[in-house]
Amino acid sequence: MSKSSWSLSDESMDLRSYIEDLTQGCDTFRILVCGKAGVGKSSLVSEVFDFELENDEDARVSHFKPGEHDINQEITSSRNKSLILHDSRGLESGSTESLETIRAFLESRRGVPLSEQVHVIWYCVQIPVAGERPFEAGDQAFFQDLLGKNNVPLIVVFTKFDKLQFRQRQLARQKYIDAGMPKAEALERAKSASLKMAEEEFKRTCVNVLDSDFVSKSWTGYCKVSIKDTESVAELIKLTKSTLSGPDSQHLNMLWATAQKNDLDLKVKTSLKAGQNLYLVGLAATAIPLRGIRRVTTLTILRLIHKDVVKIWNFTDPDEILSGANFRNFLRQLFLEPLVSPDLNHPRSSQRHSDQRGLGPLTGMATNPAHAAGSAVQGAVQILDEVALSTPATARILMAYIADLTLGMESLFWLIKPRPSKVITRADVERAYKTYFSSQTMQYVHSEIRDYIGDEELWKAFQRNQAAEKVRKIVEKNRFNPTAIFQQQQLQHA
Ligand SMILES: Nc1nc2c(ncn2[C@@H]2O[C@H](COP(=O)(O)OP(=O)(O)OP(=O)(O)O)[C@@H](O)[C@H]2O)c(=O)[nH]1
Ligand SMILES: [Mg+2]
Repeated sequence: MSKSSWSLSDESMDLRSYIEDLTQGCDTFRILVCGKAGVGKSSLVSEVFDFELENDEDARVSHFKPGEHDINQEITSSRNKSLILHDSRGLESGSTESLETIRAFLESRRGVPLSEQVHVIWYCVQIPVAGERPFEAGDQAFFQDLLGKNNVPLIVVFTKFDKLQFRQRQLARQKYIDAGMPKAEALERAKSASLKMAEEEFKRTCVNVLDSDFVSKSWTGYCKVSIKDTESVAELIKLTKSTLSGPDSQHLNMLWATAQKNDLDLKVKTSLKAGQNLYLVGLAATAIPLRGIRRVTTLTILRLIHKDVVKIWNFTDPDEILSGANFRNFLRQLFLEPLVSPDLNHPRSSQRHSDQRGLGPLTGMATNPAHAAGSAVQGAVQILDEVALSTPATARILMAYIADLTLGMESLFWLIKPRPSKVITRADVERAYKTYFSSQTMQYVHSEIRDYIGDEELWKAFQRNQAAEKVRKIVEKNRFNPTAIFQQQQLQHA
């Protein structure tokens, strides 16, 4: 059975999640980051993957001896288990010998299983600000040597663009002052003029050289970044994603979406895609009873959706709060119980957002699991385990679950974003989800789902198949960014 389409595992004849199925044999993204000392490799890796190296006690380099730099070493971090890093740190400035090390390493990773292959190379080059050369003879030989041999996407990442901007601003300011302009005005003028100047200078000193015959075309793409410029980092993430082509493209795209911890849109899109796939799996399984496997219930599909979405968001969750039963119960109680009742005479009945009756805190549940499931929830859970997936009520439930889980993750992302430590706690999860629960966004999402899925007569087979696509549209329209709310709360606490 093709890997890209959902399938049953042969051994257990049991349902596998979309991601488990897609990423069989290789569930970690492997990146090689190279470049001279100090160009900003570690800073970039930390920004994109929340992968602290030098200062992180958890960062673990197998067989690492202080002072020894070996490109072969797999660097892993407990903060992000979906990435393996190879770092060329310590390599001498573009020397032929250093680049030979990279070349040999890449050679050794050719023709090996996908899990051993390098999936992408970031070749970091610091943008010159004062006439230095971005590429030296060693770099030139390296690119030349890779020509025709390398099938790993190689992205040239020009770093520290902000330094060039700053330099250009200084130059412009001086020019205006020399021309007799008052200092304050000169600075203002320089600020706006320097943006364009920096772009032009970047093109002249970097892009044109890379595009020239001096550098062989063994690279796949290039971009410029500045660690504090979120947009530039997002560009690098998009560019990297776009280079993951070939027969393993879908597989690698999933690993990439999971490993990176910076591009929120990619997380949302990928979550919806996983949800969509599992929803369709559920419908298909209902339509054609699969012999030999246990009944596919709504609950089974919900569990798989949950597993995949948690995996994609890849939060630093050492206590596994997000995959635990307490959290799943918490979500059911918060979002699903109101949707189980097909009470369409009161289509807005799911919007009791101020009425949090019976809702135990997630923190409480952890210590008192008995508290987790009230009788209403028990009832709901039982219904979920009995009803077919094709009824309007279950379609509503699945759509809402995909939307709520994803948007709650978005809320959690914003909550922890300003923090140096990204380790999440039960209190964080509870706060993030309750903030989403009390939001306009959730009201809109639920009311759109209710509007879309009316009673049985209106709920035609056609709509049934379109529902997964519909949930994507609803979420994309109602994205949830509670930054303002969290900032407000932080101010109040201070
Ligand atoms: N202005 C500016 N400074 C940066 C940027 N990225 C990194 N730096 C700084 O550059 C210095 C070196 O950064 P690292 O990330 O340690 O560089 P590295 O390439 O990992 O260096 P080695 O591990 O020694 O090979 C640090 O002081 C960073 O703060 C950037 O985009 N702009
Ligand atoms: Mg470093």
